[in-house]
This record gives sequence, C-alpha cells and structure tokens, in this order.
Amino acid sequence: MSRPTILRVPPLSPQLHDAVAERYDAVDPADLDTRAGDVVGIVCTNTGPVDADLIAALPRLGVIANHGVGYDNIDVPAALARGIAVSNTPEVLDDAVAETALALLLAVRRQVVVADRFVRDGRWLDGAFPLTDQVAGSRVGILGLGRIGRAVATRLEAFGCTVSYHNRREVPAVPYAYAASAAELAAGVDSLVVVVPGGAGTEALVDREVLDALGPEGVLVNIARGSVVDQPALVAALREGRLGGAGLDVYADEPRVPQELTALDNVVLLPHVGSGTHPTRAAMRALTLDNLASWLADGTLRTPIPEMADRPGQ
Ligand code: 8YV
Repeated sequence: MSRPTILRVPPLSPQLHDAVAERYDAVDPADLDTRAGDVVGIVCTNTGPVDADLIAALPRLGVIANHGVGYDNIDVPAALARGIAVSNTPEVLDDAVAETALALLLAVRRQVVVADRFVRDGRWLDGAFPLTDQVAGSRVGILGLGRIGRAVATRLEAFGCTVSYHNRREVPAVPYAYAASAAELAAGVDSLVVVVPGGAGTEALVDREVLDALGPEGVLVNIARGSVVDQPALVAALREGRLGGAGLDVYADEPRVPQELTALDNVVLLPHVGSGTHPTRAAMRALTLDNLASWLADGTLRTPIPEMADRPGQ
C-alpha cells in the first residue's frame, strides 16, 4: 500500500522534518507543482503559514497537525469550512513555557542580565551592585488564565505573590481575583504576564492604555505572541519611562527585534524559546506525529483545536 503524502511546511526542526519522511511520503513546498493533488496532511509550526491559498491548492487535504499550542499561523475558518481536521500540542509545553515566564519576570525584577554584565566587566571591584526590586510578595496579573496561565499562577503562588487575572470569561473556582478588562487588571498589579493566544481577537490587546495602567514601576512579560502587544507603544512607554521594564520572548516581526529594544537595560529579550527544552520539544513532536497517525488511522485526533469540539467524529 502506498504511504500517505504529507506536506512539510517549513520551518520544521530537523527531527520533525526527518520523522515525517521516515513514516510517510514527505513532500515540501517546492514539490507542489507536481504533487499538490496527492497531499492528505500537513505538518507545520507557528512560523509556517498555512493560509487559505495553500489550503485551496490541496484538494485532498484532510488534516493539519500543528507543532505548537498556538495555531494563529493557520487559517482555521478556511480549514474548517472544508472539513479539514486541525490539531495542536496543548499541555505538554505548559511547564516549560510557565518557567520561561518566571525566568523573565525574575530576570527583569532582579536585574539578572545587567548584574551578570557588571561582574563580567569587572565593575564589582569598584563597588557593590545597586539594590533591585523583587518578585516575592508582589502583585502579578495574568492576562489569559488557560492551562499555561494557571501553570504561571501556581509558580507565582510559591513566590508569595498575589495573583489576579483577566480572561474573556471569568474562570470558575480559581483562587484569583478577576478583573473585567486588561486595563483594569494592569492598574491593580505590579507585573503583568501575557499568556493569551495570538490572532485577530487579541491583536494589540496590550495597548498604550494598558501599559500606562501598569505604570513606571510596572513590568510586562510576554510569552504569548508579539501580536498581542502594540510593540511601538511598548517601545515608547519603555523609552519615556512610563513603563518600568519588560521581559519578552515574542515580538511583532520575529526574528527581527527593534534596535530601540536591544538598546534598553530594563528589558530582557529571549528569542522565542518558551517551549524550547529537549524534553518538551520531544513531547510536542510525539504529539504532533500521534495526531497525524491517529487521523490517518481512523479520522480522529488526540488533541483537536477547541474550534473542532462540536465537529462530528471528534
Ligand atoms: C512554538 C509556540 O510552537 O507552542 C507555541 O505556540 O509558540 C512555540 O512552542 C515552537 O517554537 C514551534 O516549534
């Protein structure tokens, strides 16, 4: 029996790229001129767009298996309108992403990167490093109390922080105060951690009003998507001292990071590595491949995206 044809939308990690070829008839975008009609599945990740044109060009496409919990790279309405199944990789990355959020918050508040440079530059010989803020005992707001948001919250509790949150809908039975808007949340906390999914519904949710509500002593941490924060407004707030600091894993136009940000000492900048640990990426890879195999075997998915919940057979 011939092997199913799967399109690898770049970029994929070398391991995932090879794993698809070990199991299936793997094709790449360069092959589509002659092979588009054979493709039944796609494997992709958050920086590989699967837009309406690509979906329309693949008449037999039945499944899109995304390596990542966020799937704003996929035109979901276009896929669902065709009855195409879409999966992502929730849960397996919660711990890694949550600890990245904590790492950024701690690094900004305790000036870890600046202090490291202080030692390396030999400036300790001239005197002690200035005192810093601390995370312990502070008030932290979580924008988006989903699985990752909760994993961040439980870690903050261990630091003795007071946690509050804003979500589209209030979450029942959680021990955290609910704020009715992002600005209201920001106004009542010392630090704000952004965890909401990307996409049109959250574009520039963190705007000038929210940043000003956080204020000159406030710190913003973004481990979600660059699109959720109005990046020019963030740069302006940091430069003008209207915001105290920021810890960022994601940006508006990755991998490009504006020079205005790299020039600042009150920001810590990571290259979108929230889930980037060996065990987590292995688990994400396995779940991506399991979803694909499951759909090919019997038309079901291990972890369909929430929009598929009402679909028959899922
Ligand atoms: C990336 C992420 O998917 O899960 C997400 O939404 O942003 C990351 O985990 C990962 O970098 C893709 O390989």
